[in-house]
Amino acid sequence: MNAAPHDDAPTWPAGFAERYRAAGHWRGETFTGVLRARAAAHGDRVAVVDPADGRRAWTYGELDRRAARLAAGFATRGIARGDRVVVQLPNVAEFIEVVFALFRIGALPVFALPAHRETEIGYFCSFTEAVAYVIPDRHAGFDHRELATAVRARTPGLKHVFVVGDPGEHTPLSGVPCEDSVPLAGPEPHDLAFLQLSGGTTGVPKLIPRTHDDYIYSLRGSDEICGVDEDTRFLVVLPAAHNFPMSSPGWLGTLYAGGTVVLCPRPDPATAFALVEQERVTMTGLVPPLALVWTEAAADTGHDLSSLELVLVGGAKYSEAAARRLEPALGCRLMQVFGMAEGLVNYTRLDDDPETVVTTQGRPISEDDEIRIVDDAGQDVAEGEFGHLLTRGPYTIRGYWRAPGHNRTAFTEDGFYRTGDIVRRTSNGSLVVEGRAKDQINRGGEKVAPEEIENIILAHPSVHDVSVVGVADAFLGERTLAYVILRDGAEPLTPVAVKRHVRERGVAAYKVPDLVEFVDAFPRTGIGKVSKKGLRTGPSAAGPAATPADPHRARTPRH
Ligand code: AMP
Ligand code: DBH
Repeated sequence: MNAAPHDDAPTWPAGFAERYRAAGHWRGETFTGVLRARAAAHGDRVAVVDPADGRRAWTYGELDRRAARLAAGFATRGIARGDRVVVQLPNVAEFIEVVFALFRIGALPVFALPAHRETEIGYFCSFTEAVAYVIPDRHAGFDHRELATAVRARTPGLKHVFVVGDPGEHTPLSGVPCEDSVPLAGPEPHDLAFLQLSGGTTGVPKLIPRTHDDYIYSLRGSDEICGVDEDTRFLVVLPAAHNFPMSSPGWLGTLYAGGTVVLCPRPDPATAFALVEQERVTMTGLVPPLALVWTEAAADTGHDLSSLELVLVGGAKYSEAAARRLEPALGCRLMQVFGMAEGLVNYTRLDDDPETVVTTQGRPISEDDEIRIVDDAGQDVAEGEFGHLLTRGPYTIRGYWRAPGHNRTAFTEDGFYRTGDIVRRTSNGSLVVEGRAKDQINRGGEKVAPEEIENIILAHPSVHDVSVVGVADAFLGERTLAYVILRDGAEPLTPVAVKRHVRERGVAAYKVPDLVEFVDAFPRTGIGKVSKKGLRTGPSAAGPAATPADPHRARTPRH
């Protein structure tokens, strides 16, 4: 067994933990207990529908039995409490089965996205010292078994690769379950449940340690705000591993309430609208670019969308103009959500006036979510002014996993998380996201850390220096532009060659720069650092991104 989970990240000081328990936020539940209780209360109700391969519908009883048998099989293979398991599955029923099996053991799923490739997966496996990696055979034209083979070759600690589908040289997941004869100790409510990924602002993604107590509280709060109950039929359109479709209120919130989760294999309207009709879907969550596509496609769809009651939109700024069009087009209610895998989630409310719903990003789940809006010096701004959003509360982490150096700057001394978002509060208490101070590009909800891509481009022998920035894009909100300075006398490069170089390093496709421009020098600030603000406003005609970010990030050019 590995070190006690709480040695790996700061947790809430005792006084706060006591307060959150006394307030009834942390109720001492675990995911295993929740699923078992739902199975006991209504074992015959459908928990999960996977429309692929002839439609599978698992009841709560079946999901609980499957998770128990799979947990027993994992345990037999030596997977133990506290172990990390990288889970990279698309929206298939096995995703939910695997996660509940790991919860039962107290092993921690590490939620990789289907788009991640060798660089990211290799890092997750080595950094978390993962003992297992769970994959589909192929997904979206990509063979994950080959990726697993490559990662395994350089990660000796990775003992198992489990495959949903044709296993190739690895272990078929379908062969793992067995009778659960050995009782598992399982996790405590205050133990870590999993490691979620941060969009990141640094060269490598940070891991977010969430406990059963804190995450279940955010689910209960989300369910209440969104009106999720046993009649809810939630369509998981975004990748199920992402925090938004997982918990806001998402598939875990739906299971917590005893509703039905419908897994959508692809987010396009043709696929999703057919499922809305067939499965009488009542609720879903979308990122802004997808909400735009759905809004437009709804005008001439032949599918009956009348079961839809609520669509949540978040992950990136949703334009007011687009927000105004959603309700009439889809014939359902809109709720904006501004959240983060680190914790804090804000929702507009079902009883908000329509203007608040289209012009704000809502307010926190909990009365115990503490919000500060501060200036650059850390002083609270006047009410209504904009500033940096800091937050602390019953489901916001106090530190990333195994990142003590980063934690010293990402959190204040008294435990507030520096979100990196620039917000203001309206007179009725709602937050409006005005921009971002962190060095991150938000590509329609997909977060890109420029430093991560800069490091890859810098490794190219012809490149002297590079700066990756976000530029405004009508559809995505922002897209990525890499400014490249070539080495004197180096072979000339084309934009295509730079993109190919990034792709060949094995990173998620959404991180490959959308645009590449070759320049002789970057604009500099007065103190000689690269000015990202300067880069955003020129020399390209692309125009500034919708963020006031100017992080003045110092980086010494490589010679
Ligand atoms: P992550 O920390 O990777 O989970 O990403 C969370 C970040 O996404 C937030 O800190 C915001 O920058 C951004 N974000 C999420 N929802 C919204 C929204 N509704 N409007 C604007 N930005 C958002
Ligand atoms: O962007 C996010 O990370 C996000 C957006 C909406 C999130 O984590 C959430 C809701 O829970």
